[in-house]
Amino acid sequence: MINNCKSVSREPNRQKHAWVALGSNQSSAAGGPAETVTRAIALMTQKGCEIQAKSQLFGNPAFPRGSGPDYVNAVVGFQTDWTPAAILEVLHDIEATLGRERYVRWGSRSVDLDLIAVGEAVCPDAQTQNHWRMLPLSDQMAETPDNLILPHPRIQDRAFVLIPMAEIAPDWLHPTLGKTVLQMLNDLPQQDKDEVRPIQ
Ligand code: PH2
Ligand code: MG
Ligand code: MG
Repeated sequence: MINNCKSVSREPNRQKHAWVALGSNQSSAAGGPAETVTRAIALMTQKGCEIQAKSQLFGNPAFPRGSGPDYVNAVVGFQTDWTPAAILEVLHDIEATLGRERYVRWGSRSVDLDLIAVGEAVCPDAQTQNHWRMLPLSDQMAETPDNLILPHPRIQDRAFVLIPMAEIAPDWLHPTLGKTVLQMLNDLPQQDKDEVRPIQ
Protein backbone atom coordinates (compact mmCIF):
# COMPACT_ATOMS: atom_id res chain seq x y z
CA MET A 1 0.00 0.00 0.00
CA ILE A 2 1.49 3.31 -1.06
CA ASN A 3 1.09 6.37 1.09
CA ASN A 4 1.45 9.21 -1.34
CA CYS A 5 0.25 12.44 0.22
CA LYS A 6 3.25 14.73 0.07
CA SER A 7 2.99 18.46 -0.36
CA VAL A 8 5.37 18.69 -3.34
CA SER A 9 3.50 19.06 -6.61
CA ARG A 10 5.38 16.58 -8.82
CA GLU A 11 7.16 13.34 -8.35
CA PRO A 12 9.28 12.99 -11.47
CA ASN A 13 9.59 9.40 -12.68
CA ARG A 14 6.62 8.31 -10.61
CA GLN A 15 3.77 7.99 -13.07
CA LYS A 16 0.45 6.94 -11.56
CA HIS A 17 -3.07 6.53 -12.86
CA ALA A 18 -5.54 9.00 -11.46
CA TRP A 19 -9.33 8.79 -11.72
CA VAL A 20 -11.72 11.69 -11.50
CA ALA A 21 -15.52 11.50 -11.22
CA LEU A 22 -17.45 14.37 -12.73
CA GLY A 23 -21.05 15.33 -12.00
CA SER A 24 -23.42 18.11 -12.97
CA ASN A 25 -27.11 18.67 -12.41
CA GLN A 26 -27.38 22.31 -13.42
CA SER A 27 -26.64 24.40 -16.44
CA SER A 28 -23.45 26.41 -16.73
CA ALA A 29 -22.12 28.81 -19.34
CA ALA A 30 -21.08 25.66 -21.24
CA GLY A 31 -24.72 24.54 -21.56
CA GLY A 32 -26.75 21.83 -19.80
CA PRO A 33 -25.25 19.19 -17.47
CA ALA A 34 -23.94 17.02 -20.33
CA GLU A 35 -22.22 19.97 -22.02
CA THR A 36 -20.89 21.09 -18.65
CA VAL A 37 -19.29 17.71 -17.94
CA THR A 38 -17.89 17.59 -21.49
CA ARG A 39 -16.42 21.09 -21.06
CA ALA A 40 -14.90 20.17 -17.70
CA ILE A 41 -13.16 17.19 -19.33
CA ALA A 42 -11.85 19.47 -22.09
CA LEU A 43 -10.54 21.88 -19.44
CA MET A 44 -8.74 19.03 -17.71
CA THR A 45 -6.92 18.29 -20.96
CA GLN A 46 -6.18 21.98 -21.44
CA LYS A 47 -4.64 22.16 -17.98
CA GLY A 48 -2.31 19.26 -18.64
CA CYS A 49 -4.16 16.11 -17.57
CA GLU A 50 -3.23 13.53 -20.19
CA ILE A 51 -6.57 11.77 -20.31
CA GLN A 52 -6.27 8.20 -21.51
CA ALA A 53 -9.72 6.84 -20.74
CA LYS A 54 -13.13 8.46 -20.72
CA SER A 55 -16.40 6.78 -19.76
CA GLN A 56 -19.68 7.52 -21.48
CA LEU A 57 -21.90 10.14 -19.88
CA PHE A 58 -24.58 8.63 -17.62
CA GLY A 59 -27.86 10.17 -16.51
CA ASN A 60 -29.19 9.28 -13.06
CA PRO A 61 -31.36 10.64 -10.21
CA ALA A 62 -29.78 12.92 -7.62
CA PHE A 63 -28.61 11.36 -4.38
CA PRO A 64 -30.24 11.71 -1.91
CA ARG A 65 -33.42 11.06 -3.85
CA GLY A 66 -35.44 14.21 -4.36
CA SER A 67 -32.54 16.54 -3.57
CA GLY A 68 -32.49 18.11 -7.04
CA PRO A 69 -32.61 17.55 -10.79
CA ASP A 70 -31.08 14.43 -12.35
CA TYR A 71 -27.30 14.35 -12.70
CA VAL A 72 -25.00 13.61 -15.56
CA ASN A 73 -21.96 11.65 -14.30
CA ALA A 74 -18.78 10.38 -15.91
CA VAL A 75 -15.32 9.16 -14.89
CA VAL A 76 -12.01 9.86 -16.63
CA GLY A 77 -8.58 8.36 -16.10
CA PHE A 78 -5.19 9.90 -16.78
CA GLN A 79 -1.55 9.22 -16.17
CA THR A 80 0.38 11.77 -14.16
CA ASP A 81 3.37 12.43 -11.96
CA TRP A 82 1.48 15.15 -10.08
CA THR A 83 0.80 14.59 -6.41
CA PRO A 84 -2.82 14.23 -5.25
CA ALA A 85 -2.69 17.77 -3.84
CA ALA A 86 -1.55 19.17 -7.18
CA ILE A 87 -4.31 17.30 -9.04
CA LEU A 88 -6.87 18.60 -6.58
CA GLU A 89 -5.75 22.14 -7.22
CA VAL A 90 -6.39 21.74 -10.96
CA LEU A 91 -9.84 20.25 -10.30
CA HIS A 92 -10.80 23.10 -7.99
CA ASP A 93 -9.62 25.54 -10.60
CA ILE A 94 -11.94 24.00 -13.21
CA GLU A 95 -14.86 24.00 -10.75
CA ALA A 96 -14.19 27.69 -10.16
CA THR A 97 -14.01 28.44 -13.88
CA LEU A 98 -17.31 26.72 -14.67
CA GLY A 99 -18.83 27.63 -11.35
CA ARG A 100 -17.93 31.29 -11.64
CA GLU A 101 -19.62 31.60 -15.02
CA ARG A 102 -22.63 29.73 -13.74
CA TYR A 103 -22.57 31.62 -10.44
CA VAL A 104 -23.28 34.79 -12.35
CA ARG A 105 -26.14 33.22 -14.28
CA TRP A 106 -27.72 30.81 -11.82
CA GLY A 107 -26.25 31.44 -8.41
CA SER A 108 -25.43 27.81 -7.55
CA ARG A 109 -22.79 25.20 -8.21
CA SER A 110 -23.02 23.35 -11.51
CA VAL A 111 -20.09 21.01 -11.62
CA ASP A 112 -18.29 18.75 -9.21
CA LEU A 113 -14.93 17.12 -9.92
CA ASP A 114 -14.03 14.52 -7.32
CA LEU A 115 -10.62 12.93 -7.13
CA ILE A 116 -11.50 9.25 -6.78
CA ALA A 117 -8.10 7.60 -6.58
CA VAL A 118 -4.45 8.08 -7.47
CA GLY A 119 -2.97 4.67 -8.17
CA GLU A 120 -3.14 2.76 -4.91
CA ALA A 121 -2.38 5.82 -2.78
CA VAL A 122 -4.09 5.92 0.62
CA CYS A 123 -4.40 9.41 2.09
CA PRO A 124 -3.73 10.57 4.69
CA ASP A 125 -3.36 7.00 6.05
CA ALA A 126 -5.31 3.73 6.07
CA GLN A 127 -6.86 4.28 9.49
CA THR A 128 -8.28 7.66 8.51
CA GLN A 129 -9.48 6.38 5.11
CA ASN A 130 -11.23 3.49 6.86
CA HIS A 131 -12.81 5.85 9.38
CA TRP A 132 -14.40 8.00 6.67
CA ARG A 133 -15.30 5.06 4.44
CA MET A 134 -17.18 3.35 7.24
CA LEU A 135 -18.88 6.46 8.63
CA PRO A 136 -22.58 5.76 9.18
CA LEU A 137 -24.94 7.49 6.73
CA SER A 138 -26.36 9.72 9.47
CA ASP A 139 -22.87 11.08 10.24
CA GLN A 140 -22.01 11.51 6.55
CA MET A 141 -24.55 14.32 6.39
CA ALA A 142 -23.02 16.18 9.32
CA GLU A 143 -19.28 15.53 9.09
CA THR A 144 -16.80 16.46 6.36
CA PRO A 145 -13.10 15.67 6.43
CA ASP A 146 -10.67 18.61 6.56
CA ASN A 147 -8.08 17.01 4.33
CA LEU A 148 -7.96 14.92 1.18
CA ILE A 149 -9.08 11.32 1.70
CA LEU A 150 -8.00 8.79 -0.92
CA PRO A 151 -9.56 6.73 -2.23
CA HIS A 152 -12.65 8.95 -2.09
CA PRO A 153 -14.50 7.54 0.94
CA ARG A 154 -17.89 7.05 -0.81
CA ILE A 155 -17.01 5.30 -4.07
CA GLN A 156 -18.06 1.84 -2.89
CA ASP A 157 -21.59 3.20 -2.22
CA ARG A 158 -22.17 5.02 -5.50
CA ALA A 159 -23.39 3.36 -8.67
CA PHE A 160 -23.00 6.70 -10.48
CA VAL A 161 -19.23 6.50 -9.85
CA LEU A 162 -18.70 2.73 -10.12
CA ILE A 163 -20.68 2.19 -13.36
CA PRO A 164 -18.69 4.78 -15.35
CA MET A 165 -15.45 3.68 -13.68
CA ALA A 166 -16.18 0.04 -14.54
CA GLU A 167 -16.06 1.01 -18.23
CA ILE A 168 -12.49 2.27 -17.98
CA ALA A 169 -10.95 0.59 -14.91
CA PRO A 170 -12.97 -2.52 -13.99
CA ASP A 171 -9.98 -4.16 -12.29
CA TRP A 172 -8.73 -1.22 -10.22
CA LEU A 173 -8.23 -2.59 -6.73
CA HIS A 174 -9.42 -0.52 -3.80
CA PRO A 175 -6.35 -0.46 -1.54
CA THR A 176 -8.09 -0.54 1.86
CA LEU A 177 -11.29 -2.41 0.95
CA GLY A 178 -9.48 -5.04 -1.11
CA LYS A 179 -12.16 -5.18 -3.82
CA THR A 180 -12.07 -4.34 -7.50
CA VAL A 181 -14.47 -1.89 -9.13
CA LEU A 182 -16.49 -4.82 -10.49
CA GLN A 183 -16.65 -6.46 -7.06
CA MET A 184 -17.80 -3.20 -5.42
CA LEU A 185 -20.42 -2.81 -8.16
CA ASN A 186 -21.58 -6.36 -7.62
CA ASP A 187 -22.27 -5.51 -3.95
CA LEU A 188 -24.65 -2.63 -4.78
CA PRO A 189 -28.45 -3.01 -4.93
CA GLN A 190 -29.69 -3.72 -8.47
CA GLN A 191 -32.08 -0.78 -8.30
CA ASP A 192 -29.21 1.71 -7.80
CA LYS A 193 -27.47 0.29 -10.87
CA ASP A 194 -30.60 0.24 -13.05
CA GLU A 195 -30.99 3.98 -12.55
CA VAL A 196 -27.60 4.85 -14.08
CA ARG A 197 -28.08 4.94 -17.86
CA PRO A 198 -25.89 6.11 -20.72
CA ILE A 199 -27.23 9.25 -22.34
CA GLN A 200 -27.38 9.40 -26.11
N1 PH2 B 1 -23.03 14.40 -6.29
C1 PH2 B 1 -23.33 14.89 -5.11
C2 PH2 B 1 -24.61 14.63 -4.46
N2 PH2 B 1 -25.47 13.77 -5.16
N3 PH2 B 1 -26.06 12.50 -7.02
C3 PH2 B 1 -25.74 11.99 -8.24
N4 PH2 B 1 -26.62 11.23 -8.87
N5 PH2 B 1 -24.54 12.28 -8.83
C4 PH2 B 1 -23.62 13.06 -8.22
O1 PH2 B 1 -22.52 13.29 -8.79
C5 PH2 B 1 -23.92 13.60 -6.95
C6 PH2 B 1 -25.16 13.29 -6.38
C7 PH2 B 1 -22.38 15.74 -4.39
O2 PH2 B 1 -21.16 15.74 -4.90
MG1 MG C 1 -19.21 14.76 -5.38
MG1 MG D 1 -16.62 17.44 -4.76
